[in-house]
Amino acid sequence: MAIERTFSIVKPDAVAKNVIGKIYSRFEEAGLRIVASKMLQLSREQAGEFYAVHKERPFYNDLVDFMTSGPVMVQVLEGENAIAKNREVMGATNPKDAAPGTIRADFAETVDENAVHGSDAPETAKVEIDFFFPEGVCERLR
Ligand code: RTP
Ligand code: MG
Repeated sequence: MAIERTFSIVKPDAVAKNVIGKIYSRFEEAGLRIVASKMLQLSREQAGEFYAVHKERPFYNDLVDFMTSGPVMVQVLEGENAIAKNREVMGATNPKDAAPGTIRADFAETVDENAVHGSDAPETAKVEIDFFFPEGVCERLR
């Protein structure tokens, strides 16, 4: 299995709860390396474009409100099978369905405010990394 990169967000609820470090530890414990990272405040344009795939869904406006409600951490994670591994570590979209020990089970309360985002496929990972890190991401460090 080749080394892969995926895009991740620590959402405003988790930043407000002061658990960025705890969530980063979950990534590291799963063998994912943080190879780029920054804190930023999403504009409505950025959040709307990022979640454009959900534009017709009933929760879209609430999702944009939530994602712009405070700062987020955005990061690129690298590792074997990183996209699937990150989704595994995150847990199910609804924290009530998330397996014990996953980030959403441990740090999220509701499906609307669910602590983290992770890319769901190689194509979306590439688009999302380029969207948030247009300046580029370092080559492998080792
Ligand atoms: P994400 O894109 O944030 O990583 O989450 P996901 O793949 O697990 O879930 P997705 O279906 O892509 O939904 C994106 C985000 O929209 C919010 N959502 N709310 N109220 C609802 O029924 C509902 N469903 C989805 C969540 O914040 C979800 O993470
Ligand atoms: Mg998604």
